[in-house]
Amino acid sequence: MLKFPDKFFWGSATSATQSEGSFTGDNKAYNIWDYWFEIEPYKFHNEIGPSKTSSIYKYFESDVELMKKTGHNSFRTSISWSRLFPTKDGKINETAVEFYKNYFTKIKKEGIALFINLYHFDMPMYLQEQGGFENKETITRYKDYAKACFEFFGEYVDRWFTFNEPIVHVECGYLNTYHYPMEVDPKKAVQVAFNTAVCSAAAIKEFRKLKLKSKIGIILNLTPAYPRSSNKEDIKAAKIAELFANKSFLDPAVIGAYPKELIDIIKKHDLMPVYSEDELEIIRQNTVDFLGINYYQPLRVKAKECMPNENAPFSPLYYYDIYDMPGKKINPYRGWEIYPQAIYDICVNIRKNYNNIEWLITENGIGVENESKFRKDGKIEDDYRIEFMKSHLKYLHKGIQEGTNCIGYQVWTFIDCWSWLNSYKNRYGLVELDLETDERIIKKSGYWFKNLSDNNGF
Ligand code: BGP
Repeated sequence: MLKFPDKFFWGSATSATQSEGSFTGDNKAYNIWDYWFEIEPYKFHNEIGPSKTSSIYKYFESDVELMKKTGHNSFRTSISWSRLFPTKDGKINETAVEFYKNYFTKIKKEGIALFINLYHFDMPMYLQEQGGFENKETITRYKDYAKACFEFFGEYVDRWFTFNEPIVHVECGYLNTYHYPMEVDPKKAVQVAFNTAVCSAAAIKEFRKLKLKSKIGIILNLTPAYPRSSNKEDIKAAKIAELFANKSFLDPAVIGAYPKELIDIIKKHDLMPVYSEDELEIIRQNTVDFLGINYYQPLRVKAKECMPNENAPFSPLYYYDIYDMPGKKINPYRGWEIYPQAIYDICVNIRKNYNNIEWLITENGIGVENESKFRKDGKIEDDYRIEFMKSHLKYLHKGIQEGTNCIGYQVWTFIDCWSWLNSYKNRYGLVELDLETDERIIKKSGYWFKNLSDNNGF
């Protein structure tokens, strides 16, 4: 049996936009997803938008009971900025405050540790209209929002996060057109990335002033970059990929500074953001207490086969090509490689290169289409999900044995959730959601997870 350390956090993660929904009288404003769905619904799988969720807003009392039944001793979600501050003038939405207080009280009453993230891809539309994270004014707004969250909800929250996967809103919003505003503008992408790092550090600064007992961190999706071969050009390509994909947020968050090699590349391409010495100082002084790490897939790269087009908008792919490794194990529904060993490599990386900082897995999971075909006697028998978790946990356990300071494992996700452009295409939950009736049915993996948590291992 593989036993995990005492007081290990077991649970799941979701986000506000993906689980809450919108209801008459909730006074929530549009965020970029509500707006985008309104103007281009056909982009979303089966044209289901962000108002159709598991509606934890309505069902949190019974959903928290379900958390217990599926072995949660911890749970991560986010606060919706556009719900808490629905208008430009910064006036607080009392209905939202009441909702979050009731929701969080219930979680705490059941003895579940509460992890709250402040930003999960969901910019309020009134701020996006003014440039979102590209605009320095948003840093002040984000700092005020963070402060309000710490003040209103500080007594309930065990661990805070400033951002979930900040590289995603940079890449998807400003390079790859997967998120609104769907721009392809590398200069803006770098500015958004830098301003986001300042936001995170500025929130940490506010947090420290309040002297709360909780801790604060950031959630990063680490995709270790592996070279195709030991050829020196492949290795060089992987090092550069690592700079963009991982170190770009990991280094400022944990070490308080950017890697010099990354700055050199940004300068070479004339992409330096507008910044001040004060901002660099805020980043230097306000590093995280701990890390949340989301892991789904590795990044396999090789040396470029063709010269990059000098006139094309810059992308990190200027320096490497994606390597489609023959024989890799893949989740066909999502197209993501399954490579559990990378979790061990993350353990080693954090231990050796990031002061063995405290961390936990804040997302890991497998999204599968048409899961109802696995239903037996009314319950989805998702053995593939159990296998997925086991194979990753084995490598996590090995990393912990060797001294990495990992304190928990949270899966993506609790109840099947709405998932951005993919909407409900792939289901990730420990609990099935019936989209017609809102009924929740625990999957086989949910029962397995309960045993895992009860036994603190498997
Ligand atoms: C992570 C996000 C989650 C969730 C998950 C699954 O990157 O933090 O919000 O969506 O990925 O990805 P997807 O829903 O795109 O399959």
